[in-house]
Amino acid sequence: MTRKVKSGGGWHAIGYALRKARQSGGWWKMWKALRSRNACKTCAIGMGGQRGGMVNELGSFPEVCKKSIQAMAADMQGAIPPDFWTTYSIAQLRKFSPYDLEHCGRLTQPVLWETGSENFRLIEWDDALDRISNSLANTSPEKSFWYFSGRSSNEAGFLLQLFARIYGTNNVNNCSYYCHQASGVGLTSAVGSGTATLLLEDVEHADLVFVIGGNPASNHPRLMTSLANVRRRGGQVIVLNPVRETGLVNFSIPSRISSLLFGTEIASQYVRPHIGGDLALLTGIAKRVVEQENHDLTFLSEHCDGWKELQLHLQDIPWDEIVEKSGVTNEEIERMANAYGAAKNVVFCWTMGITHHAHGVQNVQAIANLAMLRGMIGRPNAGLLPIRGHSNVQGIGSVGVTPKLKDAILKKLESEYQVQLPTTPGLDTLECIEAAHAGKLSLGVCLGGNLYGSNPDAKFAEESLQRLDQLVYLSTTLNTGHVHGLGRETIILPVLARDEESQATTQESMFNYVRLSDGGPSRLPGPKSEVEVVSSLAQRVIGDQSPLDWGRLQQTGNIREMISRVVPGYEAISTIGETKQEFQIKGRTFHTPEFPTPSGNAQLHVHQLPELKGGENRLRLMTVRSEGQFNTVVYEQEDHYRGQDRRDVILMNPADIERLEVKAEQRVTVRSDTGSLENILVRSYEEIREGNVLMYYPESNVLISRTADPQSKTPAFKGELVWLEAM
Ligand SMILES: Nc1nc2c(c(=O)[nH]1)N[C@H]1C(S)=C(S)[C@@H](COP(=O)(O)OP(=O)(O)OC[C@H]3O[C@@H](n4cnc5c(=O)[nH]c(N)nc54)[C@H](O)[C@@H]3O)O[C@H]1N2
Ligand SMILES: Nc1nc2c(c(=O)[nH]1)N[C@H]1C(S)=C(S)[C@@H](COP(=O)(O)OP(=O)(O)OC[C@H]3O[C@@H](n4cnc5c(=O)[nH]c(N)nc54)[C@H](O)[C@@H]3O)O[C@H]1N2
Ligand SMILES: [Mo]
Repeated sequence: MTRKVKSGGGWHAIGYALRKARQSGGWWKMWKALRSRNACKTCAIGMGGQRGGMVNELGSFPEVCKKSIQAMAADMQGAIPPDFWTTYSIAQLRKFSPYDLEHCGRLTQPVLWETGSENFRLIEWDDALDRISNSLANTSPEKSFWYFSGRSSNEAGFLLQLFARIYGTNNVNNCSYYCHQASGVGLTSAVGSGTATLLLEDVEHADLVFVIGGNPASNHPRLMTSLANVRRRGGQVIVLNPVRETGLVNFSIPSRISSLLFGTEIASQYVRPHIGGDLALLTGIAKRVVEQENHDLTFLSEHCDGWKELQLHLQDIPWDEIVEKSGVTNEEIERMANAYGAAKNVVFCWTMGITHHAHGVQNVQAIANLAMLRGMIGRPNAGLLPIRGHSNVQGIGSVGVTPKLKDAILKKLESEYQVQLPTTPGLDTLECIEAAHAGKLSLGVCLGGNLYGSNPDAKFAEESLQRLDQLVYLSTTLNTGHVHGLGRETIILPVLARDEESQATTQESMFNYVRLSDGGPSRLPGPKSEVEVVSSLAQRVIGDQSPLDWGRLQQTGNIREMISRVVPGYEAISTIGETKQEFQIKGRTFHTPEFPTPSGNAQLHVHQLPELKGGENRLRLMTVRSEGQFNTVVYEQEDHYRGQDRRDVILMNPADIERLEVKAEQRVTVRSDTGSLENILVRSYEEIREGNVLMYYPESNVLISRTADPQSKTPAFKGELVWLEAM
């Protein structure tokens, strides 16, 4: 084990940045890359694009995190040498760790693997595009699927979904189905719009912020400045998390000397519910606020629907049930309700601890209920904030990368461009994996990401992808999907990262700003821009039949022109290439209590509390990120914040270790109804609530079932039941 740090961020982050910069060709080169005017490659907090990189949406500088440096360093690597593909067989590459694969270098030439061969082999671009277009031409469109990660630009996302639909399928989806989909669905049901209801500026005026089911110290470090500011102004931060996460207790903001030296206390109250206990807990806080008569009756009756039902429900639900199902005491709930009752401007933010459950949408609705109770939506300085994952996952969704295209977009495309689009419902991400397993799909196209690595039930996902006749990846670097998620014929096309494209592209931040990334010189010869690849493929497959000029659509400016005509809220994108003027999408920030729901009111929801799973020898498992990874890409084996030197561990409360008669540092097999992992090291970790255990994603995906939230289709990555067997 390594020593657990006492504070997040700080010298460790700075030292790491300097080391990484040196390895990538020097500090100056890294500095220039980070300061270039391109949206940051990691999370979706957004940069003040107008003023270059490392500036936040309020102009604060320098704003940078370890992850953005890692992502940049990965893109600044040299090319994978041509003899790599003959040196390493698929069997050998399968033994590579995610770290090894990422560090093989940049993909610069298309490669092909066919069933029966031992290696990938290099092929020419023309050959690759011919093979893909021939397969597409000979496949029934309904037998294809198109998966998008959230790293690509709005232009590439829009163009590829358009191609897929004109080709004839709505099997178009993105990583959001494994991420914040429950937030989008829950928010839309509550306020009529699926994204943050506020701006970063509002967070800066809050006197209370709830941080629910997330670890921003590690995953959204730039948000920590705002949380530290809340405390500095005398406000409060309440954290709800089954794990006491170091960086949420104390964080050293690297750009502030006093914080760097002494650290800044973040949580004023740290509450540890059981995994899956949030719905009960949020309901409990709501019940107590109403008992204390601290709710805003005027707001509830004038601007919300469903108050009577919620009021009765809160009255009826017994306290015993709330305490038992949340795992939180009456005293703690009382303290939170008091703080909430006394605060003037309250922001609720959340991430995967809320969405990765079979009741993810209900969790989000319960957060919205709580905000509405005291009129914390529909006015400045307060509101709801789902902290987004990938840097452009929100934009990808906005411009149409969803199975069912919004009616408004569909109608405009058909009327303005005379295209015929399918009206079938289309499959979401998990449905595609299941359909492939059942032999109903034969061709897949993945724009970035790691579909294999991000899936629950990893064995099933591997089998699904293996049943495809052709699988195409557009990628920058190698990952586990490229070697485990193989179709009968697999082609990897190397693409440019956004800061090396010759043309500018756009991205959308989680506060609903659309910004231009300048692009820049390509670092290596070989990779093509995503837009160029997509338009060449479309030209080959449907060039003759579709009324669109795919050659013209190689220009990102022409794609933006099209987006501006068909995507509501994106009108201003048509001139952004010339003006470079960022804009905020209208109708998403609610500073007045008017909501785009059918009645114009915000909607309250009533929920039955789910049973708390587990008990006896069954433990509730959360699968989470370490400090040293970005999703399926593992940069470092250590999890510095949780004091772990390796990833093949299960973190358990000492009381569970004793109760289950295992020993710390003992090797065990961890089993679930879906799969098992052998040789896992038991680690004693008192920061985690008893009855709950923690393992690292993506390795733990063999244990996760395909149970998903019926409303959002998001898998319950945080709700699995596991048990241990001695080895
Ligand atoms: N460094 C880094 N940054 C990232 C990423 C990365 O991999 N690495 N990934 C990006 C992406 S795509 C995303 S979606 C975000 C993810 O950001 P997070 O959601 O912060 O990431 P997770 O590691 O999934 O962490 C979930 C947190 O929820 C807690 N938790 C687990 N189960 C529950 C529960 O039932 N209730 C509550 N209240 N809490 C629970 C865990 O203890 C943990 O602190 O980060 C983005 N930023
Ligand atoms: N058990 C468990 N499973 C989970 C989660 C969990 O918490 N627990 N989290 C879920 C979440 S929140 C998410 S978002 C998904 C992640 O799902 P994905 O988004 O599918 O996966 P990533 O690991 O982010 O994909 C990384 C790859 O993207 C490629 N890439 C990077 N930059 C670019 C680019 O500019 N263009 C292109 N074309 N490719 C690029 C690189 O090849 C890199 O290897 O995983 C989900 N799965
Ligand atoms: Mo995510």
